[in-house]
Amino acid sequence: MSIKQEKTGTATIAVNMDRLRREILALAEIGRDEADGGLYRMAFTPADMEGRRWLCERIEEAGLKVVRDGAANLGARYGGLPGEPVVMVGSHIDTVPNAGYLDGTLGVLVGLEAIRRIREEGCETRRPIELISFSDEEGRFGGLFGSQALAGEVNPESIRTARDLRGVSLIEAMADCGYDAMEALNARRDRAAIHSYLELHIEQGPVLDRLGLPIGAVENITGLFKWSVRLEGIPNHAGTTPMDMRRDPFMGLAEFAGEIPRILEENGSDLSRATIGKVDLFPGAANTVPGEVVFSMDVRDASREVMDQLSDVFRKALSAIGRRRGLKFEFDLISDVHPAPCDPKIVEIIERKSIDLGLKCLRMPSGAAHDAQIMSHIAPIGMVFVPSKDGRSHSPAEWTPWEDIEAGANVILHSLLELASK
Ligand code: HGY
Ligand code: MN
Ligand code: MN
Repeated sequence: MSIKQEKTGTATIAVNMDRLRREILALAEIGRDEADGGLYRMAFTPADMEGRRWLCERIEEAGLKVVRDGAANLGARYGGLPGEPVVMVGSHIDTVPNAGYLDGTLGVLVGLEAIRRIREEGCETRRPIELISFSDEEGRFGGLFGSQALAGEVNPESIRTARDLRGVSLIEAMADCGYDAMEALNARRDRAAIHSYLELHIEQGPVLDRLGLPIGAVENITGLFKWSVRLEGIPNHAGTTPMDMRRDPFMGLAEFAGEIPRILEENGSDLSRATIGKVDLFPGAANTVPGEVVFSMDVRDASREVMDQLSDVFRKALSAIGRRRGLKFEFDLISDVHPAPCDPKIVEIIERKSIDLGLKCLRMPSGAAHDAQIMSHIAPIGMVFVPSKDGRSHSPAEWTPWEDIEAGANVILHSLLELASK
């Protein structure tokens, strides 16, 4: 089949940056808190639903049909010959609390813009191109839910037990939005139906910004595990309880937190990260020695062996502190995602398209987790990074210069054309 790229001179095809900029700024208004300027489009909240409605309107405006699945992933498909496996492009529009404008959102809007431009230029491709916006990438209910459902990695138990850090279940949150969470069991895609998956994302780190480079070609994506840890002591009066007679779980947490740098130094690598992002003390009164502390642990590394080693050492450190301080210790594994390699052939395409467009490109790892790493279980993947100003992300300070967004979007557009045509 003769691909009409020659006729349309796709070597010069480019995204419509005015439209892309308008859409980035428009979606940035949905779920934004005027007080702190952050976005609060957490999965299956009213703001997330509003963002989804907005995205469906943009898809229909582009003359495309909205495609949905049982995990509430949504997107659109364009072109290609019947029976050919699809080239998927996407990311997520759900956010962490107090988020910036671009994490996930950029990948979805750039994917939509690329498909629109391919359609507007009448480029015919051998394979269909499918946009996808995954549900709950950010992990209100654990993380990477939509991509795990598509990869066939959810089961009735994982759906039934998924809860957010305030105890709200995935089932009830999805039901409040009109979804049946168990339908996610039907979202599984046959791996033969997917040719490849491409995702543009902000780096969320300082490397490209510091080096003044516009494009990163991701070679591998870090793995992570998330725990919810509970230390239980004895609540007591802050005035009458002598310090040596306390069973204070907060002091247990404080001692553990002080141990983290040594544990990483002795058992981790230079890519290891450990974060306590949320702490709840009970009963939470100034004049009461806490009886219980519940805290989150987010631990990452590019190597599965290092992750397992850190898991073992952190668990031993917490049980030793528990024994010494007379505290009960337990933890729930909230999520565990393996590190994932990007496909060398797709990394090469991203690099070559960057060079063709006159853009410097750096091969690099991803310290953030992404839907792409789940998609790597069922298809070859590639990721394009654009710089994060001052390396900031998961914050309203998150930003990427418009010219770098345009550069990354054009690399995606040209990489998609190659993946869908050759
Ligand atoms: O946590 C992450 O790495 C991603 O932003 N969800
Ligand atoms: Mn993201
Ligand atoms: Mn994120």
